[in-house]
Amino acid sequence: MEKVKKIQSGDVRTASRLIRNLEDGSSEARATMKHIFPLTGHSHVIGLTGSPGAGKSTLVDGLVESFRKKGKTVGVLAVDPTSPFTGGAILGDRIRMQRHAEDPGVFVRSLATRGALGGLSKAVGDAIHVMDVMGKDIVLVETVGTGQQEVDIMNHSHTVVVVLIPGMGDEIQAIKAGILEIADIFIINKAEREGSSKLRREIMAMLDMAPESAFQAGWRPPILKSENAFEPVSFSKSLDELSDTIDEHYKHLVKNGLLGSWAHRKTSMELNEAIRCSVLDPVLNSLVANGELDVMIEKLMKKETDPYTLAEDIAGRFLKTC
Ligand SMILES: Nc1nc2c(ncn2[C@@H]2O[C@H](COP(=O)(O)OP(=O)(O)O)[C@@H](O)[C@H]2O)c(=O)[nH]1
Ligand SMILES: [Mg+2]
Repeated sequence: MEKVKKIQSGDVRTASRLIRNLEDGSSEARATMKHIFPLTGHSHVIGLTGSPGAGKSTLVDGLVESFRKKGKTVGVLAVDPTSPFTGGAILGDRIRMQRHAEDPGVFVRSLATRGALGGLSKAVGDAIHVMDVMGKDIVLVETVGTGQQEVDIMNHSHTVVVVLIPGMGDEIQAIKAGILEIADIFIINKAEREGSSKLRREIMAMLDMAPESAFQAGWRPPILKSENAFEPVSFSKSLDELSDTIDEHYKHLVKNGLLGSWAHRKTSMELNEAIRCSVLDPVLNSLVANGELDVMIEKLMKKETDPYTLAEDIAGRFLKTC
């Protein structure tokens, strides 16, 4: 397929168009993915997550530089599932990323929610596949927050970096709410601020309490810190340390045979998402479009029927039994 060959050769315009069409849910783009999928599996995918303003984009920018120094090509995917009104933030990121714009070894895209309700994780997975087939050694995925949607997005990553900043009490609450399970590396950003050693101690204490089984083959998430981003020399040193630790984590996965189980988990999630997209979404869309869903909700609220009966009826109507 001509389009796929172009993407394999790293053609930025073709890849960008495909990612945009995937986000818009185009069926032609989905058909192209059938040819993309078998060619994937080359990239090391790294997710960065943390609250808005934690400094993820600044770190991503520094990581791009660090990986480029090591001769690796990089794809960057900025995902903002929180709001359709963050065009400004993404625009800011774009401007910051401009310094990599001339570098053919770097490819940057952003994904917003546009129509991808419930399917954002799938759109992210697809965009990662495209960057993978473009031949990017490293794919960096940046997303906000710690909700289920972000956890799903992070499941596309081999290595998850959780970005924390001092002086935000709610950070630790967020961690308790489940981020520990997905973190492979912690980084304390804006470490020049007060409270950075306290935050470090809190994360340490939390890791000490976790059962050994929480750590994949003994990988205890290291806690790094990033020096002031406005001090270029020390910042760049912290970022080299982060990129080295990321490389070590990947080696740990390889050495302990963990890539297979990771791929199994990720593939099953992808199949789940693809089924939801092909089976559940069309059903729900059709029930919404003809107003049936609203009628059902009314009936349920009046206790005239129950969700189980309705779901069985819907399955009977939409799924052909053999
Ligand atoms: N003081 C300080 N500010 C930083 C540091 N890193 C990033 N920032 C600032 O924090 C703000 C948010 O950074 P950004 O990377 O956009 O955060 P994101 O929302 O997590 O992507 C920006 O104004 C950055 O300039 C740091 O190490 N120290
Ligand atoms: Mg950002």
